[in-house]
Amino acid sequence: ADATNGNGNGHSPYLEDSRTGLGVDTLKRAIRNNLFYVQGKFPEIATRNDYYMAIAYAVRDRLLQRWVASVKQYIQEKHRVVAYLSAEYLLGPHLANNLINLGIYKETEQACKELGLDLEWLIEKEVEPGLGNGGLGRLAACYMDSLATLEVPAIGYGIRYQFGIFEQDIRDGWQVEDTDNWLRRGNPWEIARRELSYDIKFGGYVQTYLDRAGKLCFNWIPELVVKGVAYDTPILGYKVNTANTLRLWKSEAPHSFDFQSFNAGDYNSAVNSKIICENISKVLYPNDEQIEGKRLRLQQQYFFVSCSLQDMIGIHLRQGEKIHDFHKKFVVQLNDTHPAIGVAELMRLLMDVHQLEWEEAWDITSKTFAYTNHTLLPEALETWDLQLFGSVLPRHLQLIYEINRRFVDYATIKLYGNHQKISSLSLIGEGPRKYIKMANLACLGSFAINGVAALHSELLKKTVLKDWYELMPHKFQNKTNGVTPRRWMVLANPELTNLISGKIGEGWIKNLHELKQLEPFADDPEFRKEWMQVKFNKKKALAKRIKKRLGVDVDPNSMFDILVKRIHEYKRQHLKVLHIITLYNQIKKNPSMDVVPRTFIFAGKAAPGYRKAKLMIKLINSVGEIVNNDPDINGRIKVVFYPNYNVTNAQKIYPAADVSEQISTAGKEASGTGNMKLSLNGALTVGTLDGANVEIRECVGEENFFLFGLTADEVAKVKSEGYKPWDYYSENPNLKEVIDQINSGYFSHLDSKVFKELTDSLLYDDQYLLFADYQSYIDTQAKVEEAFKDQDKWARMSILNTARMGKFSSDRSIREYCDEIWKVESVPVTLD
Ligand code: HBZ
Repeated sequence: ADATNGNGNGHSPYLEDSRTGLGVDTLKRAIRNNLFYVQGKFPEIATRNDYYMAIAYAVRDRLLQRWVASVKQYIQEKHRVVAYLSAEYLLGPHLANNLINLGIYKETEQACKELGLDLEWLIEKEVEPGLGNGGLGRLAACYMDSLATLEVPAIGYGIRYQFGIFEQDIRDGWQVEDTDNWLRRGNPWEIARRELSYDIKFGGYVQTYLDRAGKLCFNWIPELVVKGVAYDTPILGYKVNTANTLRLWKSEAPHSFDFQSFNAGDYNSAVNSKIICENISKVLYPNDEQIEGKRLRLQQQYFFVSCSLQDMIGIHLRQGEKIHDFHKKFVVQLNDTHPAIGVAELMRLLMDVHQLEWEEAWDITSKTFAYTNHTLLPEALETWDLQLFGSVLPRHLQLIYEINRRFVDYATIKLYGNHQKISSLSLIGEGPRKYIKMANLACLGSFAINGVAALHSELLKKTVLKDWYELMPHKFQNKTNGVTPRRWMVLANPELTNLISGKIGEGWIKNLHELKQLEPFADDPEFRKEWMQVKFNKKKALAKRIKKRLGVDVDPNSMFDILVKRIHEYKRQHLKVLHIITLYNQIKKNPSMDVVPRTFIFAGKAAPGYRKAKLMIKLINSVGEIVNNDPDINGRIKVVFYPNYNVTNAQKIYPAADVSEQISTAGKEASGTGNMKLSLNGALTVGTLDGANVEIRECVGEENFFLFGLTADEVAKVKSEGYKPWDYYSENPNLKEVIDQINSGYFSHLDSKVFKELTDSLLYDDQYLLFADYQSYIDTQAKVEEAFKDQDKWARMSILNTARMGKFSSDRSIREYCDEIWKVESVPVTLD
């Protein structure tokens, strides 16, 4: 039975290999062997983690077989390669995902069973690598999955943070942070490539000299040299042989670090410089959408970008190719401006190391990079204090000055000396202190610039990148985000996956447009029943977790109304709170009123230094405490804040959602991707016309989407005319009551000061227009409630949401990047 691969995974048929075969008996043997030969353990003493490791290693062997085949083929056939540069990868747990992509989930489950193990229980144990903050990092992970699934040669480059995004706990309603020591039990999914390392320079000064031919040369004498060591994780595509590489860099002291101090007996200073080197990849900065102008952050960015570009050049030259053709071999995608220093670094490598002249170096550089922007918040555009920048990267400061000098000369002619425009386009900002504008460096150095949803890409051209658009319109594109259906459906929701595949086959997993075939089943009462049964089971499972984690009883028959994402004023979690309190007040005034029972579930982390966001978490929990325990409410509404939102928890939450809250101020959310995962899992969206909500609504149909609030244009108009929150407050008695109640200390044990900072900002200078959208939001929520009463109709709407989400696969996004920006082709990998 073990001689054939019976998993139907669509590989070309090949003989079962006794070492890396995919049959149950081979898997069993591999797990036992790993336990014994790799870990020196036997069943009598093996722990849960030992078994997890044994399975992980067994699976990794199978990945390696495909990985080696992929790398070999790329090298031999010299294919064009995508290099995705991202400071963040929010991968989520590996084991179950790899089992699904290998097509051996069932076989492994069976192998475990025969060994007396419960696979699900072992999977629960895995600590996820949280090497990202939120949407941007998770997008990079979905894109790695789709690149491999589409069989596109690609390398993901990033940082191997020793500590990822902090772990969140809630104490007395407040967020407290704990370090994320994700490597404490080892990481079976990575391979340290000790031999693959690069020296990275920092600080010091630049010597200029004339070489023998009289050419002006630059010699960067650093103050500090750090070694970057490669750690590779194979990323397997879904039911293909392609396994691409995610190469993350760890910083270390170079071999001969501070030899002098050491010899002189100054051990402290020798150890100190070791610590300084290791610090660079020590910890992920936990800020999303706000800049932290810290030296270490700039060092992190330069560190990983320089390692990556040196690595690419090495790969290119080792293939016997010429440096002049670098841009033909690699296309480098910048995931936001975090790797934008790459533009100056490639110039440095080409000129100072590979001796090219400026013109040719610039020609290659500007044909290599493409830039994705992820924000419309002007305050989130990255800048670096020029002095700080120069002290970390003195040579790059020179290069940026020269890039800028040439550019400003060009722009002056193109723009007839329109000084205001030229100064806005300049790479260097003037003010009390000079600063470097990374978005401008990215725009100038890239051949393509894209936003992440249609509305976002349009607004970029009208607002934050307007001057760039007017100067270089040909560079601008849109690439609407997508999410991988493998993790967000097959893995997170196997029950719904089976129900769908039972009707339309499995093709949709690779071609999400096929979900369209589900539409007719929306009219099938039996299917609707099964659909709602799956939803109910997922709600029950989440309710059980909530009970276990928080001790709160929630009713799986109630509507699960879900708002999960990073906590930020622009995402308006506090608007949701205003709705909850409004509802609470209605019931208090009329306790016998007929309300649809609802469970409001929040989750998300606040940047540790973002006081108002932390206050929003406290407000949610304080309101929950009152509402959940009020006998007049009698459990009809519940408020839950689920701690430590991460990929693992998201996989449990999305499938249980009835309602998806996407309530950002229009024009502020670049795209959103949680909105896609929720709708794909059959949740109905309550949303503004913001980011990808616009396109989701177009696809699912306006009758299957609860729209509210001002449009982006209206928001801009209200602001330009002077937004007066006080008018809304004084004219809307329900709103006034809610705000006064918060301020009276009703939710805070009569302490009237706790939430003052938050309510003051809403009343006096709210950039996010909560009060302007309040009534529209309340009215829309009444419609949601009405719709939920008709469960049969709700089921139809839910099915149609899923059926019409085909566009939002990351496979579609990646296909567009490949065809329209990267010009790369698929390379099917064959196994020997
Ligand atoms: O990127 C998000 C956008 O807010 C969201 O709308 C979009 O869907 C997603 C993917 O395109 N942006 C982020 O997640 N940004 C960050 O996490 C971030 C991290 C570090 C920074 C700045 C932003 O320095």
